[in-house]
Amino acid sequence: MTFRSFDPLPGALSGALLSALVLALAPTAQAQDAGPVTPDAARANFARPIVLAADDVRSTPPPPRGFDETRPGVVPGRVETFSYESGVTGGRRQALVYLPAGYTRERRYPVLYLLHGIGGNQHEWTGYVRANAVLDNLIADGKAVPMIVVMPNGRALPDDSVPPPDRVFTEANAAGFAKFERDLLDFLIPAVEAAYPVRADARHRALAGLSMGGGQALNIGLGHPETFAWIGGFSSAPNTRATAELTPDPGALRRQLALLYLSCGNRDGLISVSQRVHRDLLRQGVPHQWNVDASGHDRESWSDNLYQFSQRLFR
Ligand code: FER
Repeated sequence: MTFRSFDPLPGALSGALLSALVLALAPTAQAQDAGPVTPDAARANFARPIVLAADDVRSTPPPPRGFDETRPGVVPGRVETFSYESGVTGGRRQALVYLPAGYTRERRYPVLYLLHGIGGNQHEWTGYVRANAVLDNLIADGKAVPMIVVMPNGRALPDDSVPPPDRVFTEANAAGFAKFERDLLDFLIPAVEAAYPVRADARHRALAGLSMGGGQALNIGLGHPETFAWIGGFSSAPNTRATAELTPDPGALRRQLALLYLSCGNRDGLISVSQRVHRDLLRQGVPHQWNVDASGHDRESWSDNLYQFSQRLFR
C-alpha cells in the first residue's frame, strides 16, 4: 500500500516515490558535508559510504508481526484536521491530530508532535507509515500511554504544498523546514494547548520526526529542553545542526531530558548524520538510546522506531 492511496491531497510525494527518486539519483558524487540543498548534494549524501561501528546495532526487540496493521477488535483512534493561524507564514496552516480511543475532554493527555520528511506533508505519518495503526495497537495492549499525536506540515511556507519531484531537494523547500521552528513553538503548540485537553509542560510533550523531520526534532528539541523532555530523531537528515549548535549545553540536556532516542537503518546512506550525533552525545555524556536497525531510508524503519519510541513516552 502506498502513501498516495491514503492521501487525500493531490500532488503529495509518497515515500515510495521518494525512494524511487533517491534510486534515480545514481550514487556517483563524493560524500560531502551539509552545504546548499540541491539534487546533486542529496544524491551525494544518500551515497555516502556506510561504515558501521561495533555499537551500531539494534537495541530494541523487533516488533511483533502486524504491529503496524489495523487489527480486528482494536478500537481505532480518530484522526482529524486541525487548523491554526501562523505568524510565520501569515496564513492558516493545517495539521493532523490523532485522538486515542476513548478520548474524552474529562482527561488531560500528553502530546507527541511527529514530523515528516522532505517530500512529505502532514499525511505522511498516517498515510505512508501507518502511525495511527501502530498507536492504536500499542494503546489497546496497554503498551503505550494514551496520547494525542499532532502531525503538522513541517514546511512553514505560505505555499506549503509538496513540491514537484524536481523541487524537493532545493534551498527553497528546505528553508520552510528551518522556518518551522518558530511556527511550532509560537503558533502550533499554543493553538493545540488552547483547543485540546492536554498537559502543557515539558514532561508531557514529545517531539520526534523522520529524516528531514528527524533533523527538525533534534534541532528544535535539543535547543528547547525546557519545552520537550522526550525527543526522537529517526533517520535524521543533513539538516541536523552541527554539534556546537546542536548540543552547546550538555549539562542542561542531562538534567532536563527524560528520553533522547536516535535511530537509523544500517542500509541508509544518511546514517553518518545519526552516527555523528550519537558519538558526540557519548563524548558529552548525554544519555540516549541508539538503535540501528536493518532498514534503508524507508517506512519499515519509521514504523518500527515509532513503535519503540512511543512505548517509552510519558512514563
Ligand atoms: C539531503 C538528503 C536528504 C538533505 C535532506 C534529505 C537537507 C532529506 C530526506 C528526507 O526527508 O527524506 O542532502 O539535505
